[in-house]
Order: sequence, then structure tokens, then C-alpha cells
Amino acid sequence: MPIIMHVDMDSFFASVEINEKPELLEKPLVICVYSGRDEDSGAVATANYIARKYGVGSGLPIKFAKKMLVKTDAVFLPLRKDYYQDISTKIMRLIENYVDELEIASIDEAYCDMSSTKSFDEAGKLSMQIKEEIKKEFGLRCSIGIANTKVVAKIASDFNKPDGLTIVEDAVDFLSDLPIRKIGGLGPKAQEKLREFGIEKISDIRTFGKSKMCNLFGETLGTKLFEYANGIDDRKVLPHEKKQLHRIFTLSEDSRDIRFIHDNIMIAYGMVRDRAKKQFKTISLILVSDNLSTHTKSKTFDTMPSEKQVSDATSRLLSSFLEKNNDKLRRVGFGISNFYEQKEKSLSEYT
Ligand code: TTP
Ligand code: MG
Repeated sequence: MPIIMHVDMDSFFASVEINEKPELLEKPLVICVYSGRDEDSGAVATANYIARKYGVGSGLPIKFAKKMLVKTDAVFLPLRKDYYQDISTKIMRLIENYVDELEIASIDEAYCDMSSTKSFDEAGKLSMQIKEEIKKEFGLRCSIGIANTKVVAKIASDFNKPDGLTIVEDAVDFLSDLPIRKIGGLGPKAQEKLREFGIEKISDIRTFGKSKMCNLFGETLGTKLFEYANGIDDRKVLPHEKKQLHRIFTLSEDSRDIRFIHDNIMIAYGMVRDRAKKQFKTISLILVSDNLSTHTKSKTFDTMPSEKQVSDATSRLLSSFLEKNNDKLRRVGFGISNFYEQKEKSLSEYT
């Protein structure tokens, strides 16, 4: 059985804005897509959790949101999609360093295959690490669901928002009491149809039976929905081509000791090399000073470097950095990129 993780950022656009403007932290915040027709025409893209307490959420007309928040010190900001996309790309890059496969599902969510962790326990530990790294690097929180199928992992990530981690070992038991709207792909009209038959909970779909579901929705959709209600879903995590891989961690103490730093970078190298599925030509040292400025030093080889070559290059890059820079290092990391497939030698090359 595969182990699948679904990650979804918490109030994504709103949290990115709050990160930059900490004065917004305690206020209701609404991110708006203005249509431009008049001052308040348009819809809410998302709202932070404080604004949600007043009933404001995605899709609501801005005019209504303003009425609901009229007695508060709510702030309304226009959407900055390109900026959020940029951060999304960086977050996805971070996650892909920890998992077997990553499939980006939307600007703030991804499915990951983590079957190589071999147990829910290990997958849970790894996902805690991912949550911590996202918090440390971007100041953002996410919610994670882990299960054997995509459909259940996605429901699980939503189960304990914000900052949640939900691991589902028994999918049927987990789904039973949840309302039918939790099933992805079940739109409002389909939900209405089911309610006419008294179906409110996911377990009611199971009792209703597959053949009745097929009568209502047709063979294909009826079967799918019945399977989802039973936690059955054979959709795989679709692989996405990795362009780079890196690992970064905090040193046990801030340091300028070249031996100590070198050894730690080589540990990061070992982790990254073990995850690489292809040969690589470029290595990068990621050096974060105690004042949090980040420096990247890279070297490209003609072919995949040996461990000795990596160690030597690391020493050289590191000593030249320490000569020019007086900072102590707080975090170090190692990255690889410039992947290539090693071609099998053709017969003519041997003759
Ligand atoms: P969601 O993950 O649905 O929402 P969210 O991240 O804001 O909140 P949650 O903590 O519940 O996950 O969507 C991700 C982003 O997509 C969201 O920040 C804004 C954008 N979005 C829209 O622009 N319009 C919409 O109708 C929805 C649902 C989301
Ligand atoms: Mg989200």
C-alpha cells in the first residue's frame, strides 16, 4: 500500500501578507480580487482565520465581506498572485527534498508519495520535519494529511486545520461520520441529490450501495464516489521532474570552524546523494550566516563528481567564503542540480 501525504497551506495568500506586515497579525484580513467595475466590486480570494469567524471566506462578494466586518478593524488587500506563486514554487521545492514524488495540485497544495518511509510512524515524523522547515524558511504554516490514498489524504489535511497533522490508518472508520461534502469531486448539486435520499454522512453512501449510486450518477461517477466513500482510490501521485535537490539544517552552534562546517555539509551531501535518482554535475553549498543572510556557492563538474571531489570542492568553496566573510554560520546545506541520465555506452564505443 502506498503512503500518500497531502499538504495544504493555511489561509495561504492571507498568511503571506501577514508575514510581511506583522501589524496585521491580530486583525481580520481579507484578500480581494477586485473586478474594477466599482470600488467594492469583486470577490474574496481568501481570508485569515480571524475574518473567517465572522463568516467571511473565498468566493464571497467583497461588498458582503465589508458588511460582515463593519464593526472591526479589518484590512482589505488586493491579490498579488505572481508574488504568491513565487513563494509557492519555493515551498514546493523545499517539500520535494523530503519525499519520493511530488505532484503540485494547486498554488497551495501538493500530493506526495512517501512510501519509502515504510510506516505511518516514519511518514508522520518526516512530515513534522517538513512543517518545521516551512515555518522556519517562510514563516508559514500548513496542514498535512497522511493516508494510503489521495482521496483520504486530502480529507485528512483539512481535518485539523490550521497547523494540523492527521494520520489515517483506518480509512473506513475515519470517513464514516464525516459529511458527504468532504469528498473531493462531489459538487453542490450532487450533494443535494444525495440529501434527497437522506444521505448526509459518508457512511450513508456505503449503506445506500454501489448500484443505487450508479443509478443516480451513472456507472463511472457512481462507482468512483462509492469507492471514495470506502476509502478506495487507485490514483497515483504523478511525478514532477525535479530540477534540483537540497538539504539544509541548523548547526548545533553558530560557527566559523572550517572542519566542523565541512563535516556538517558532507552529512547534508550524503542525504541528498542518497535521494538523487539521476547523475548530477553541479553542487552548491548553502551558507546561512548568524544575521540570516544566505549565500550560495556552486561548482559545476564535467561529469558526476566523486565523494572525494565533492569534499575537496567543499573545502575550497568554504575557505574562500570564510576568508571574505566575517560572519559565523548558523545553517548549512548542500544542493545538487544539472541532472543528466548516464547514457549506456553504445557498442561502437567499445570497438
Ligand atoms: P485554499 O487552500 O482553499 O484556502 P486557504 O489556503 O486560503 O485556506 P485554508 O487554510 O482553508 O487552506 O486555497 C488556496 C488559495 O487559493 C487561497 O489562499 C486563495 C486562493 N483561492 C482563491 O483565490 N479563490 C477561491 O475560491 C479559493 C477556494 C481559493
Ligand atoms: Mg490552503
